[in-house]
Amino acid sequence: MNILINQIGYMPEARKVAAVRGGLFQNAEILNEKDQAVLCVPVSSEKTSIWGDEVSYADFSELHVPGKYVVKIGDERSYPFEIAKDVYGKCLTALVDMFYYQRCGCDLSSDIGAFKHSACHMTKARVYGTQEYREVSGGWHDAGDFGRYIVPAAKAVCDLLIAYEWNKKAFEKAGITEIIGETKWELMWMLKMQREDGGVYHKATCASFCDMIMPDEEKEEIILSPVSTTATGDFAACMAMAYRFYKDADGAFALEMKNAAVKAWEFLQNNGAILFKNPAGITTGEYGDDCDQDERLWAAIELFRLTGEKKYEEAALSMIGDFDFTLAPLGWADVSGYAAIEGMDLEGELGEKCRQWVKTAAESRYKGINAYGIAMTDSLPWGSNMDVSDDGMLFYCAWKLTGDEKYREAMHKQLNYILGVNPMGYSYVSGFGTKCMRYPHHRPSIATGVCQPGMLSGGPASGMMDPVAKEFLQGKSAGKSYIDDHGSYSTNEICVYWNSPLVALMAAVKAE
Ligand code: G3I
Ligand code: 9MR
Ligand code: ZN
Repeated sequence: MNILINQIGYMPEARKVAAVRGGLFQNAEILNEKDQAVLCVPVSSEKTSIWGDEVSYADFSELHVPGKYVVKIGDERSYPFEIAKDVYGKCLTALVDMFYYQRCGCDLSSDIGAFKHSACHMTKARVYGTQEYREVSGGWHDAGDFGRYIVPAAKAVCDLLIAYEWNKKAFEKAGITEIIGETKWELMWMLKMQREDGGVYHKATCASFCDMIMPDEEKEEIILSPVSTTATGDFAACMAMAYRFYKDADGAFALEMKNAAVKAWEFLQNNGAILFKNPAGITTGEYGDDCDQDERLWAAIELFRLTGEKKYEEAALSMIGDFDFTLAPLGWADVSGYAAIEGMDLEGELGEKCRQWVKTAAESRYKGINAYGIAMTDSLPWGSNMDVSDDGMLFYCAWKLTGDEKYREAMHKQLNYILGVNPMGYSYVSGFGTKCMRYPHHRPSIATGVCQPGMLSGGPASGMMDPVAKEFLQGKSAGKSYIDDHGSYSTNEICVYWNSPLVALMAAVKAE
């Protein structure tokens, strides 16, 4: 396929640009469902080289009329797409429903189709290196595996809450899972992961990854890996942030989270960096990190927002100067971007610094945007579609802050890339788009042979970090280092914290 479009489609007023590769073309026609040409636009004559492609563009933004279309250039036709006001409604619902399907310790037998299973991982977990047991059922399975990890959980919860806060109206349609209810499921589990002294266990997993079985078939002992200050900092930030979403309707729960956040902060004050490494015998996801300053800063800013207490403001101000403002990552490892975007509305010096940070970082990402619309070219990390979606969130913040339309357009480009304007010609979301991801590294998908809609693939990763990637992706450019194969966990796994920024990005576009 050489005519690359967003395979779901576009909102009527959105910018609509097909990326075109291959020969030299004069014109592109847009055909309606009856195969009638409704518009003819030029294909740009200059081409940009990227990832082995020569890319030009056909801009058909002037087409606003709702309907189903294809782009035709020479003898080739694009995949079909739609123009409609609520073009993303179904996909957004599916992206949110994914969290429900990822639930652990919940009987999903009646209402969810192929991924049904009885309540899983219900046995008490043993604290690593002891004979002490704790009840830590609940939460979401992280990804294609069934581990439950605090660090990525905090990112996923915050993205969903932010998505909801930024654009409530994107979620108004009946049928959309109630975000606040779903995040509560995860938050309740996170609360169980806090130790009496405020420290938070890094993860609850078996010792190693299981076979490609359903969650209720994994019966190995569950082990609580040691407390880390990255998990504790993320926990403090996430709980402090979540407070404001529950305080009116669910006051007791909100208060419990506030107290837990303060306790986690105290633990951070009493302890230097405790950085996590998988202890002997544990081989599940590590979520290791070589720095906990970003987690501490994020926690300080959230606790200041929540309590207004000077000590948190002072702590944040004493740390913020050490950060590089050209970067505001919303990742699981570096969470400093959450400090920046959550501090944006504060008054005084701290708020001013955070606004400066968001602007500087967004501008530096913006400058890196390539011919396919994303801000990474030379190499793509494991889970690159998360970085693309995270950039979409950052551009949204910069647009809201500055009013500069270029950031809004950049935000749209991130979504269009995920849904088809990429060198693979894939929609990376299962069930949406003609050529969409179908074979994720996801145990329930593999065990049942069914790929439910609404899961975002990690996407191209240039490091060839699994056996399938090593076998099939040698010599590919970064943007093409992707294979839709059950075995390629470094390019085609699915994850709660990859879906979550896409929820925020799609909701932001949908609410326009
Ligand atoms: O820390 C280095 C950094 O210094 C260097 O500049 C960079 C260059 O590539 O690499 C950095 O390390 C990477 C690390 O992520 C942090 O970004 C590793 O190469 C990379 O392999 C690692 O990938 C992580 C992967 O687990 C393996 O640990 C992914 O981000 C992470 O999303 C993924 O998470 C897994 C869980 O472990 C288990 N559950 C599924 C989940 C998704 O695949
Ligand atoms: O299935 C595991 C996946 O969820 C992880 O992201 C990935 C990297 O940590 O590891 C996968 O498990 C593989 C393991 O690392 C090596 N043996 C084969 C496992 C399944 O493919
Ligand atoms: Zn489970």
